[in-house]
Amino acid sequence: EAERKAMQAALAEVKAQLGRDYPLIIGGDKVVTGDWLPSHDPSDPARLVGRAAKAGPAEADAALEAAWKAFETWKRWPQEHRSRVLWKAAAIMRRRKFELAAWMVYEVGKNWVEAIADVAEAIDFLDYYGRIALNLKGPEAVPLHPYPGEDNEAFYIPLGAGVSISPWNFPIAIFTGMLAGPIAVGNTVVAKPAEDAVVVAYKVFEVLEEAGLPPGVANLLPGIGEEVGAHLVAHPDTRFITFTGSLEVGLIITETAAKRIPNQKWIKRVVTELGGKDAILVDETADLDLAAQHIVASAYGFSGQKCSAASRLIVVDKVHDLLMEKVTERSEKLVVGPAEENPDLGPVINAEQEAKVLKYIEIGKNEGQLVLGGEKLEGPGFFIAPTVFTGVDPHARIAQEEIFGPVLSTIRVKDFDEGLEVANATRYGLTGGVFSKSRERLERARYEFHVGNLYFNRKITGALVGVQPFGGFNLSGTDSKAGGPDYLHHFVQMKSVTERF
Ligand code: TXE
Repeated sequence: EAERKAMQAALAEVKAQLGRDYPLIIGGDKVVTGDWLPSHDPSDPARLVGRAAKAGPAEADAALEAAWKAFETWKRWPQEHRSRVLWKAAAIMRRRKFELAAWMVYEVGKNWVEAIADVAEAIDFLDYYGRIALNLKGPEAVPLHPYPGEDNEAFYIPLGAGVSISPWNFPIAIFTGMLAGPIAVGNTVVAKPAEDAVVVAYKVFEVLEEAGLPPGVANLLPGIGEEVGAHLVAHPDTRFITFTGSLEVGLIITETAAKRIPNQKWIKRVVTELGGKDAILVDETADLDLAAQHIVASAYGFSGQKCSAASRLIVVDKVHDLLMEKVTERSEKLVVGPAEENPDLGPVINAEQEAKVLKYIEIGKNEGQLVLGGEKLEGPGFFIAPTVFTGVDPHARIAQEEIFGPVLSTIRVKDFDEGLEVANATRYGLTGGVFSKSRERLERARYEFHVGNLYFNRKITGALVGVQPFGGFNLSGTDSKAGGPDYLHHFVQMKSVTERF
């Protein structure tokens, strides 16, 4: 009840501020370019949430220069002091949690629960990375004094100035996490938020500024991915790139970063978290009510716009019809509406994404039976009803390609063994779930179900920072395990010093 009241007050306060302009932040300076990136409320596309100054190549170059300049001092800060800045930012974010969530409700159409969880995850990233940066594992693994009369030491140093390019679907959590990780250990970053999440990105920078992050350590560069994002990736002064987004763009970035260029200085380190086509497998021993409840939560949370969402449902024949009855019964009760009214499903992010989802629904009509939903809701805003297909072939397009919307493709299999095979028949490998009461089968799935984050008898969305390090195999990315104990190793390099005395 208290949360509801706080959220209502925050929404009213934020609603009064919609439509403002936000500058770039380069080297601590607020820079206005005169060219704007408008951000709209997907529940009501006529409603402008805000405009961000749009960065171009010139601003990108200036931001990288500012980042390298700031690196010279930031890398020398005692680790404890750097961590303290992150912890202060976490504390400020806690204080502004509902306000930040309210901005997210309007900018990307998350319902209240998802928006508050997104901010909570950002807070966890700041706390956690600040903490594990203090005792980055590794140097003690190197033997000291291997030879008489020699002293040997190994320690970590940061990489330098890098680029973070982030998606709109966890616009505060992932944006903050991909900033906090690198800067925790002494790097500096140029942050390029998704075009549909520029205002909340600015709000995160307000928090970092208030926490005392020195100018230039983080720089904010809203812009078009194919323009300023691509420019930053190709830039010879970019030391590392941390990217979360689609497979397509992830491959483009990986390829560009690997290209040999004139005055090449280093081999860019690239960390990517990409898409998924995540499956839940249900066998005849499963608790079908529990399974139905969690399948619906995993498939339709934030309208399925999560890389970790369940988009394939694999069911053994014996319980297929019974389970589908329960899944469709629950799905048709879901409330779809404007995010500010805290529905089960808000809108999908924009017109382009809505068209993509509707295109896949059309394709699906030739690849299986449409048993629920399948249409856009009338009126303004990009609302798509929870959609269920059954009788889908494992190699059908709606079973193989990432739709990134509220669409569940159901595949019938004869038994658990076939179910595991079908679950692994994908180019991705991000999250997966099994509902079964057979210990033997769960143990088999533990080793054979080839995904980075596997869940048994519970929903498959929601990796907790520090509890479920998050990242996937195959084309789901470089398995960076965000929120895990090794994550910071992606942004440091070890130096060994040996002295004869
Ligand atoms: O991605 P896009 P979106 C994935 C999710 C889905 C996608 C949706 O599975 O596939 O993200 O997010 C910038 N050079 N994940 O639509 O289009 C663009 O401006 C450089 C997986 O945002 O790839 C934006 O900032 N940059 C994830 C960013 O790339 C370019 C969890 C992402 O845009 C660019 C969340 C270019 N050529 C979402 N083109 C996980 N696995 O954890 C675009 N951009």
